[in-house]
Amino acid sequence: MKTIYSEQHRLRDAKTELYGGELVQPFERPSRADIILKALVESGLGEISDPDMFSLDPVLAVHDADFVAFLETVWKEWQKKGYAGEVIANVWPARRMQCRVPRDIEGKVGYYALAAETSISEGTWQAALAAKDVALTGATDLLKGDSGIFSLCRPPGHHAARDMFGGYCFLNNAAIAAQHLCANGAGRVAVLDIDFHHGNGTQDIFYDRDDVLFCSLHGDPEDAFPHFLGYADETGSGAGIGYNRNYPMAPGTQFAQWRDSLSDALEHIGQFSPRFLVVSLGVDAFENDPISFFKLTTDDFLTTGEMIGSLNIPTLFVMEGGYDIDEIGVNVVNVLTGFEG
Ligand code: OKP
Ligand code: ZN
Repeated sequence: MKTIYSEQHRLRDAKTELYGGELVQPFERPSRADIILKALVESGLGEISDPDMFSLDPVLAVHDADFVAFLETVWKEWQKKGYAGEVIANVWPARRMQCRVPRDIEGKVGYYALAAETSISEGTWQAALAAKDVALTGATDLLKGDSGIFSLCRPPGHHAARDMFGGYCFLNNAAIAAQHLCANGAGRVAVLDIDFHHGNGTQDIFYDRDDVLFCSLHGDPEDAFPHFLGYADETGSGAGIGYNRNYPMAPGTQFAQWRDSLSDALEHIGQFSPRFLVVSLGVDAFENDPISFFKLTTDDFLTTGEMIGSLNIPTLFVMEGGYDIDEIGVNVVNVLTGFEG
């Protein structure tokens, strides 16, 4: 299987993450991609290629134009205001307040942020742009007839909604790729999100559509980020009713239960019969992940890949989470190897 990868991911290198009331080194850091790339090369899974460059059009097909302009300029605006640190949200349009976009940059940050852990700094926008190129290049390869491609995106994307960033995400790489596939004549596309966290952004983007089925396996929002979306009773709206499926699971969930959810999701995807499948591939369901609570083993990721591969649908794997445990590399390789086998 071919991997699409860009060195530009390094430009996303924030110094801070707000965690437990402290500013710590971000969990979502450049070494993640290095570990994955090294494991891919050692596995001999396939060639590693650079992405092609795309315009903002496929981005604007899923994201709000003012939001995109905000991401592009926020770091400059923040510095202009004289702040010494990184961009961190500290105010929100909470219940019964006005949902208007304020003039002031600090107000704008609160308007467009869905959480405060994700700092923005120099290079963040450039890295996010490169990540969407990595995803779109993979999608283009699928359109040309490839049966499986790995887009090694960084920063991740599945928490980025139509007009919100957070959860380490800025542009929704998987949603941009899925929409690009639809727009180029694919007809139906399914998105399967196996990252430990609910793909709230992807759900938000496709919630009212019947041409994109979204299925997500994740930690119960009662107990896990993003907390305010991802319940089982969120099934879609309007024409999209029945085309959104959430599988929230409890702390300590092991593979036996997780694979039952995966089987159910795969059965629905099979019935939907999409032309393409996009997998939001996080490996933070791993038992040793530092910020998650599922108990999948390295072997379980191989089985996961086999199960996805048994659908026999051309598939784009888009990298999401998995946090700097040495095994993120082998866990990713196992999913891809299982898929190929
Ligand atoms: C991004 B992705 C832990 C708080 C976690 C942010 C998690 C973002 C995960 N106490 N906050 O889905 O892997
Ligand atoms: Zn995650």
